[in-house]
Amino acid sequence: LSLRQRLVQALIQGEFRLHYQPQVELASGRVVGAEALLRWPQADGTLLPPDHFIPRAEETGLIVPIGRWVLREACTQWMRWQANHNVTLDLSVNVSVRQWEQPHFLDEVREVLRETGFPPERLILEITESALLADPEDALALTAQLSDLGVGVALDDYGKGFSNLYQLQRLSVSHLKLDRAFIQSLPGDRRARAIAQSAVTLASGLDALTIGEGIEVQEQLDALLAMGCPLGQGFHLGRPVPPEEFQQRHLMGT
Ligand code: G
Ligand code: G
Ligand code: MN
Ligand code: NA
Repeated sequence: LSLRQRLVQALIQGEFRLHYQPQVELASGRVVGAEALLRWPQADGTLLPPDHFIPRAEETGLIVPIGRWVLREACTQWMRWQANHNVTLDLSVNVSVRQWEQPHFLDEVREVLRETGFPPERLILEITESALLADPEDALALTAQLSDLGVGVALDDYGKGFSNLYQLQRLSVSHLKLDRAFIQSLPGDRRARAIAQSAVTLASGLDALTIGEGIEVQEQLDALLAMGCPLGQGFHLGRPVPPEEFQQRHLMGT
């Protein structure tokens, strides 16, 4: 079977899984959110990471039904956590440009929120910087409509896409996710520090929150904290894990 055919089969047979990575308030260490990350278990027991199949899913358009499943599944999982732990986490879900440029994308988001009972103000859709800037007028309309719904928008991989600051000025964005390329060089690299600091300052001026991505060691966390970066994500704070493990590690005792 071709990869496309295997993706269709995986979708029909319910093979996809979501893992969840904690997002942490750096000052307190509190888990305040979770990012849903797609995984595809293989017959040999391995997990295929998204960069091995999302590009093909995007080319074939299969990312549209896959993404629909991701959103519904993540919202459903969050509602279970909410019922069991009375949590008020934010839920971040990645969205490809192929998905949000569909005419019915916003209707589908509304539909999932309605069907699952998920509170819109807890949902954050992550859109890569390059995707948002590829079609600025559409992005403008879409982010405004999401914002009207109460849904947040995170600019993913910020700093990697040659940000068009003029577009950023016009977009409704609730979070900037500072790409891990910058975090990795902290705290030693003066130039990375300058860029990280400028992202934090910029976000705060736009009433958005910066999330430092890919924090792997305490020194990187300390550097971000000193810059006033409110939120972080990375292996040092917690790896992406299956929902049961997320619950055990991050929700027990809350
Ligand atoms: O989970 P991992 O860090 O390996 O993810 C690699 C890339 O795949 C990231 O850029 C992430 O944004 C993307 N990705 C993960 N899950 C999804 C998803 O559900 N939908 C889309 N469109 N991208 C995803
Ligand atoms: O592009 P996006 O932010 O959606 O990508 C999330 C990806 O980053 C996931 O594939 C996740 O596994 C990965 N990731 C999360 N934390 C870390 C980290 O601390 N180090 C590295 N190298 N990757 C990370
Ligand atoms: Mn992301
Ligand atoms: Na990212």
